[in-house]
Amino acid sequence: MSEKIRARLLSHHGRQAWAETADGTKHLCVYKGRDLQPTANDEVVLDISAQPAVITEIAPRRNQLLRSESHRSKTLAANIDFAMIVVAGAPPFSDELLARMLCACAVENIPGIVLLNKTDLADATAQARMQLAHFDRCIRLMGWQVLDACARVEHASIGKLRTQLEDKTTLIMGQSGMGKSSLLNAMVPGFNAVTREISEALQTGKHTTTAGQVVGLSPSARLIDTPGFQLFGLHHLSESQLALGFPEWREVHDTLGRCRYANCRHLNEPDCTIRAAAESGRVSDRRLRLWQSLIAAR
Ligand SMILES: Nc1nc2c(ncn2[C@@H]2O[C@H](COP(=O)(O)OP(=O)(O)O)[C@@H](O)[C@H]2O)c(=O)[nH]1
Ligand SMILES: [Mg+2]
Ligand SMILES: [Zn+2]
Repeated sequence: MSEKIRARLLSHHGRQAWAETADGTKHLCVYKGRDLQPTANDEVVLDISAQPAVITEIAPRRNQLLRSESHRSKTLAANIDFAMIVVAGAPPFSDELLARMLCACAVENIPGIVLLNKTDLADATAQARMQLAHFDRCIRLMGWQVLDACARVEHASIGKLRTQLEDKTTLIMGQSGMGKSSLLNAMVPGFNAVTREISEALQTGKHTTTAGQVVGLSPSARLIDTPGFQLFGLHHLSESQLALGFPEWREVHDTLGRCRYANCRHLNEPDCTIRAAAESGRVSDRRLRLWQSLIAAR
């Protein structure tokens, strides 16, 4: 006799997963077959009559974030309400990675904030602000914001961020070294201990899982931690999807007119409004170059 219950997938590694039912019980479970590819924060059905429990179903996802390099794709998490992207001045953040993360969120219509961390480092932070200025318009048009943060010293941002986490599922991501783990520990006391518990249950050893990990903060708030990365491939997105991560193009088209060709890629076509706007400084030329390198990498 199978006995089926609903659960939330907290993390997975290999073909093992750790899932939690509504009453807070955690189950080590497995999944079989190629069709079932659960990801962090999936709503799943478990058959708990088996030992270990077996995932038999994944509920349709409201949204999902994935990165895909040329022949590998990795779903970071599903059913995300809010995203926090962490950047910093030291080491300097990659604006290309930021553009890619914003694209991925724009395509799924996920709201969020960019956290500029390590603001105790004045010179590096000033540099990072100049890099971020190119993103101002994009971030505003996406309905996002930039917030200062500092994990190192007592900082007002931490309390503000903690309030941001209430009543929703927040995904936090960023390139390695930006201070994501430090920020999480400042925001959520005991955060390390919880992720350690997950790693031990899944026996990932010293390796953190390559997918996201859900940490419950309260009955209504969840945080999804993702491993830091140096690559964020968007091979799964079409050019028109990538364009959603460059909402300033739309604004330029609305105010200055359209490019001559409806399918203009803003590379070297004649009468391209976007290139003209970049040349005259009406949009950021750095953003145009990021767009060109993103579509060239596809
Ligand atoms: N000065 C300064 N250093 C920080 C801050 N946050 C993190 N760091 C340092 O940055 C390095 C990377 O931090 P970590 O949290 O491991 O980054 P992660 O790879 O994004 O998880 C560590 O040496 C941290 O001590 C901060 O707000 N200010
Ligand atoms: Mg880390
Ligand atoms: Zn154009």
